[in-house]
Amino acid sequence: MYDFIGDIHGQSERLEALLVLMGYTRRAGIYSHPTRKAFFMGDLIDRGPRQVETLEIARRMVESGHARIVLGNHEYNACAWATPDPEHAGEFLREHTEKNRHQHRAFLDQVGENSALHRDLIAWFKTLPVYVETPEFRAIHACWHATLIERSKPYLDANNAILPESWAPMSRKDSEPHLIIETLLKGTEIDLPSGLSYCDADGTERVRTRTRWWDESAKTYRSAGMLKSSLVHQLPEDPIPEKNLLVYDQAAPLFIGHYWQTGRPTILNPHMVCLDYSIGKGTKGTKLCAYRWKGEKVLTNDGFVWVEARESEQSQEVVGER
Ligand SMILES: [Mn+2]
Repeated sequence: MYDFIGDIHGQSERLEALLVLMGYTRRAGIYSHPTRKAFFMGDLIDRGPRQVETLEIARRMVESGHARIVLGNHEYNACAWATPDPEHAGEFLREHTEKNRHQHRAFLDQVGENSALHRDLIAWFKTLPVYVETPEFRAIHACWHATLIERSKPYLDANNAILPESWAPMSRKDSEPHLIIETLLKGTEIDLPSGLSYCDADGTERVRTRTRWWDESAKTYRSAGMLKSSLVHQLPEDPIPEKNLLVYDQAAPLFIGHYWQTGRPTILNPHMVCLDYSIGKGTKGTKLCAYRWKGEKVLTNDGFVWVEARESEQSQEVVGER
């Protein structure tokens, strides 16, 4: 059975504390548990102070069979950053803009941009599955969108890792593969009713919003939209058309990360758990969280364990993508 572990963002010292708390021990450099396995929800990198150590711990566990893992949007972005654009000489699949470099700077500084270690890590990231589905459970970094998971299959290999030839198509904005990977790794978005828009925190006008797709009671644009409370009044109280609402089929419990939760860890609903309790910020009150799954079909708050952030290990402040 698995211990699902939320987004770590380079907080290796906290990861080791959480593993020890759960009864994992380190032998010959590899953490293991006599009866359990870890499951990393992605986003091991960016922001935090010890990204290389985090990757060493997780990768050794995965490669020795003591853990599994899914790809996070930060590993995906790291790959796109490091992959030359086959159609535009000198460019990369993720643009090397100042903003993108800033978001990724702690990682590039710690691994050494273009080092042998950097290349080796990118090659490993490219082998990680976008999602894991078994009869007993499902795991994905951000959004279990059943329709888009079905449509992702031509772009993925037998292990659900992105095929080498799919990386370039996935980075072309407004394409089907781009919509698929953005939704699965970063969350689903809906269009506002035609003619309506809002201003985001940067003052940019937007006609789409990310949604709290797991909350089936959130049926209006205002209740489902993921905007800061000071901005949310801009969204209409109209109902979202039924066809645009995601409905989870509840066929198996679902584990996700990505959405920065706060406070005491709590299930999203009896079929879904989000493990990201914002250790990526590293500030007081944030946590690295796990759910110790025993195979139950109905998830409960008793499944959570966590360690609190240590303020001496604060992360790099980054505005932008989570
Ligand atoms: Mn994420």
